[in-house]
Amino acid sequence: MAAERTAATRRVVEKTKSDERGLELLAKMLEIRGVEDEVQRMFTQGLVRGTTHLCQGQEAVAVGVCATLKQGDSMTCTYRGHGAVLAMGAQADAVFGEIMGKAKGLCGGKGGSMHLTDVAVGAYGAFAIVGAHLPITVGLAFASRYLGDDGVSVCFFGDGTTNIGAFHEALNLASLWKTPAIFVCENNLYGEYSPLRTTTPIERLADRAASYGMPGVVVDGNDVFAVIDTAEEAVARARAGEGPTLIEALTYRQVGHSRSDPAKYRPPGELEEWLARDPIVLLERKLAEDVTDPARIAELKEQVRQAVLEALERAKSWPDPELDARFANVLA
Ligand SMILES: Cc1ncc(C[n+]2csc(CCOP(=O)(O)OP(=O)(O)O)c2C)c(N)n1
Ligand SMILES: [Mg+2]
Repeated sequence: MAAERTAATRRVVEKTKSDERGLELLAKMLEIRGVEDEVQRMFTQGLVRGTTHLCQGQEAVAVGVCATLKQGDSMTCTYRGHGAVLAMGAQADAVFGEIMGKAKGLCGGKGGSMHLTDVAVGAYGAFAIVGAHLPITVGLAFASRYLGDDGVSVCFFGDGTTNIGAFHEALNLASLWKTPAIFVCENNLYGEYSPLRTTTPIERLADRAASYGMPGVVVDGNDVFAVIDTAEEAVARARAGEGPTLIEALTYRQVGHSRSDPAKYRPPGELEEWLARDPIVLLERKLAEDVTDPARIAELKEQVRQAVLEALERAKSWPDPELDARFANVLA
């Protein structure tokens, strides 16, 4: 009887724990979606000049992978990196502030949308040059191994990036030196306006791992729990000194490549198919099926929406950098 009661208590505790975990993941994905929608609006309202690259539809990859990391791990990402930086724990107001060029932005307003960096949370840079950050990730991972600090280094990049020299050089060296690196390819089917099949002779990008003697794993990038399982294995391998892993996360960018791209090149029906597999909808459905009270999901959505809007208003109210500060750390 006592054993039964203990088992029942354990089930309740586990259920609550998984409920809380699921809601935490959902909150982070909703925050990223909310920030991206607001950034889109800021650019169309002319509050920010230049361009931006948004990640609506890809939130489960960033959130799932970063959920497996701990303090002291590092992450690099691309110009489509707002989600990854938020998933590492950067504050939404500092992200908005950076995009608007404010002094209290993540990089003092000098980096903008494509260069969100927050070393305090392990976000070691967003890079606009395709492939540039893969060798940097190898360096970060090597540093962890050299210093024996148990850290791993994650690198997010796109499908198109697997055709660039730096990808091959980085994977080669990362594997040769058994660095604790995790290469996460977000296969969203397009590199700018080109469908993957018109630029790449193979369909499964994870196959490229074989050339470098590391595991290549394919995962449903819209299923946050699948992403977590896959990333956990790669992280464990890396921490155990067994070397890097290439993860190919299958996902879709629901918006154009950049601000000015209406994405007319997509075949009819493709967007709709992927919207039906929106990572946030999938997670909400799963939580509702499993354990969570639907009212809690609705409440959470409203809380996150309010928090994003408040972060935006805060960032808007911040001052621009002082004149002197604009020339500090500028090498020209
Ligand atoms: C070295 C280099 N070449 C070309 C570009 C122009 N460019 C910017 S994004 C991009 C496509 C990259 O596609 P992918 O790796 O699939 O990433 P996604 O944008 O889909 O996230 C290209 C070619 C660049 N920024 N850097
Ligand atoms: Mg792509």
